[in-house]
Amino acid sequence: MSFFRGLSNLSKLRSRIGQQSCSNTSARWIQMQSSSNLDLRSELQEIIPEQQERLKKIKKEYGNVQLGNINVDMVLGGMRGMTGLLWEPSLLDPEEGIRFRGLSIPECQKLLPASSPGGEPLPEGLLWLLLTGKVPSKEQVDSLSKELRTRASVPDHVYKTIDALPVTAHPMTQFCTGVMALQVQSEFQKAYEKGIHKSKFWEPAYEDCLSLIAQVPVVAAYVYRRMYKNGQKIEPHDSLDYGANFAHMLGFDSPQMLELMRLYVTIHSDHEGGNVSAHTGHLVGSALSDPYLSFAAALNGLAGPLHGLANQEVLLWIKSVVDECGENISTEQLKDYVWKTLNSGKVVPGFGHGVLRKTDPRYTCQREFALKHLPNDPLFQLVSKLYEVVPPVLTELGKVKNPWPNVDAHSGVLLNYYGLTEARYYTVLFGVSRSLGICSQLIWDRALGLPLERPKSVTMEWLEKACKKGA
Ligand code: NMX
Ligand code: MLT
Repeated sequence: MSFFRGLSNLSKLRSRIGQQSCSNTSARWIQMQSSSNLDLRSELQEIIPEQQERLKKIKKEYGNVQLGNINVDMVLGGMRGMTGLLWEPSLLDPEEGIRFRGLSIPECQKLLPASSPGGEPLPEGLLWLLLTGKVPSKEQVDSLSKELRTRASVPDHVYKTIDALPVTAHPMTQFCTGVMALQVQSEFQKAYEKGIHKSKFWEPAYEDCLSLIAQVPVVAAYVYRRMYKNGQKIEPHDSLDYGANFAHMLGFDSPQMLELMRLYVTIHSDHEGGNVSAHTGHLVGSALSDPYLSFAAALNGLAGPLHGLANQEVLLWIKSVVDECGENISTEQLKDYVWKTLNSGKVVPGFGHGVLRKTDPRYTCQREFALKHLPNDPLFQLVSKLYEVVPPVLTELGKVKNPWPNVDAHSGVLLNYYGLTEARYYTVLFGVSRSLGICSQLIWDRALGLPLERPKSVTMEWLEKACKKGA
């Protein structure tokens, strides 16, 4: 019976993306079959044993296969290009950008269930995909939405802990403090203290991750209302989906803002495993620190200006351009402003990337959203002008490997347009979204029994000796 349902889902999926390139392999089609399980945990329970076997086989049969050479530049250059991590939910191609379990952003927009036909993907659907590798049905997504709502209640001490901080503390500091305060409810920590067998680690990790994903929007919205809306908290809605509920708790209820938030959370959810926040979450989790501790650590990485905080920096920088030169700035003036930024030893926020070598597809899909909903917004037009001006200037600098815009170059102007104007808050939105990807991998880390992460470090003296010997 479920086999036939699988086949019929498969043919529906095929017809839904019938226009797309036929580079899809049969493996991709298999990956996209959904099952009839309405419960995500039961779905995972079914998949885990076969994935454990798969990993065992890779280790046994290919353990000695070389994946590349490590050179001195890599050791001194932030480990760029070193393949060193297993990360299941997504994979980043330098030219194409991110694929979530094999699906590009436009494919996710077509295939994942939306709140209304043709709408933006529901982040719960993406979470299902990240965790299981399967495109969920609308019923599965609705069931997951409901489960997240039932897990969303935040203990009172969390608010009190945040309230102990000055209201002027950076929103990421307040958010991260709230996540640390949530940690006292960790099922993983309790189970470990009681002596749980390692084959069962993934079960309390799953409970923690689902609760964490459910609760971070509530904590994040509390921080926003505390800082910018006189502490007037808005309770979660009892029937809205994840993205819409988050926008609602922040105080935004227009249908377009709800759609933007669904898209925002979806595209910011994951970016393979090597970025600072994902890698940090995975590293800390590898010590069997529970998912709250691991995710809080990840957030501290996201709070850096070369990573997630860049979304704040972009809007502040764009506003400084407008303050100094006005909204109708000429191309020449804009070019001068970019050079002024560079000559004062700063980076142009929102441009460049550690892996991507083309325009970030997360930028492109936000641009499409803007073209559809706010084509005449002056700040959107300025962002479009920057797309013409910045890449040639960065290329002229001669050292920038990727002069194209990344995800952060666009997000701020969309939020600003709908009234979420407080740029210092933007990285918190990124953080809420990132819980989906990091938690998905944390569950798989425990299910696959991945080991403590511990790379080798060396001193300059060691390097000099090794290089002389090599030469
Ligand atoms: N503006 C000015 N200089 C830049 C930029 C930029 N946007 N991007 C790279 N460079 C410089 C970089 O600082 C380095 O200079 P130096 O050798 O003097 O240290 C040189 O170009 C080579 O860097 P790359 O190898 O191209 O980039 P890398 O992989 O080291 O860094 C970023 C990647 C993303 C940190 C870098 O492009 C950057 O600082 N961009 C601006 C900040 C930003 O938008 N971050 C958000 C990234 C996305 N996210 O959300 O995390
Ligand atoms: C991310 O989304 O994590 C950023 O684009 C940074 C990265 O991938 O290195």
